[in-house]
Amino acid sequence: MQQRYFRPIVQTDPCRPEGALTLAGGWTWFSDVEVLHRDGTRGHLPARALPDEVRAALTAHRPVLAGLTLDRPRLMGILNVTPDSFSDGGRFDAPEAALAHGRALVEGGADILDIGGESTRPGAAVVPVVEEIERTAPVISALRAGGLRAPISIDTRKAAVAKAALEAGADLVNDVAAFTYDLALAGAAAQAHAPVCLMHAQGDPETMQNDPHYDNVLLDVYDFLAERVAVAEAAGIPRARIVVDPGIGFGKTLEHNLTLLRGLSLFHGLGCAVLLGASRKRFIGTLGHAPDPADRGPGSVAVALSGAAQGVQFLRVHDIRETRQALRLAEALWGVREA
Ligand code: HH2
Repeated sequence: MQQRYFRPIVQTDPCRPEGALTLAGGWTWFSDVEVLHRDGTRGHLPARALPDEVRAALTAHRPVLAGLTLDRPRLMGILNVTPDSFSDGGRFDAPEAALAHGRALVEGGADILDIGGESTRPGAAVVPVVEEIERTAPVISALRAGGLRAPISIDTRKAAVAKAALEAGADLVNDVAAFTYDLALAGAAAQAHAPVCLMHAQGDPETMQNDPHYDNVLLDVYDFLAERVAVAEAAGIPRARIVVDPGIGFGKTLEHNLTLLRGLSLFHGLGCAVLLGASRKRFIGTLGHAPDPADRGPGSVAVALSGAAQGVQFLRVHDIRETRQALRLAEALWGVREA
């Protein structure tokens, strides 16, 4: 029999039918799942008919991660200390500007900051380790010295950069290569007991948008992440400390991105928290008629809300105030309590 993949059909309606299951101990629920196969056939199943281990993975409460409870969507504010990031490159790479923007993100409603010193935009070149450390670690130290208490994530593919960041006060390692670029990063995170975010990418930033192909993008990304979660566990990182991310825009066409966004809830089956990073990305510009990334806020908010409606625990965004406001309204309508 071919492998079956189970995608919960997620609901936010305050009226839950009897027997509905809470997704990942969070704010959404499901009573039906879509069953997917690699040959493209699809079916439906009532949630009560799920195999036990699938049901357990989909419903298990996600533990506190980097100090954050995951019973409501969490906003990750993007702080790029790079000269060349696709939407804000060069704006916050001077230390004072980075500090001010980091603080502003938290004041604006970010639950966690994601600091990156290497752009991963399509076509970007690798930054030498020493330079990436010089861009990121001092900003983290200065934010901590200034009393910032919010958790900080370091967006890097490299063990040495992550180690310096963790020593400076970072809490989470966000690796867009899911340890395929530097396997030593897994050991470094395990040793520091740091949670990690493992993201799917096809190819590296320099070449990833050159005609990406998949057999079945949703299932290929799912299988990749399942394999990388196993690698992380083998390196000593327990599943409770792993976040998975389908990597919107990383080696994906517009159609690939839409398929992943429609099917996002599948990834809860990995038994980990899920992160969505779609903010200001190219497909939002294309569909939203906004060629300038700075004009993609409204479309980015729409995509973030659709992620939250599918139970995604982390939303990585540039436009914190706007997303926080939209999320407050969505949570009120869904009946999610204020933390
Ligand atoms: N996207 C970017 C960078 N890091 N990390 C995760 N986990 N998920 C993402 O989708 C993701 C990420 C790219 O966006 P940005 O940081 O704004 O741009 P750049 O890579 O040009 O610095």
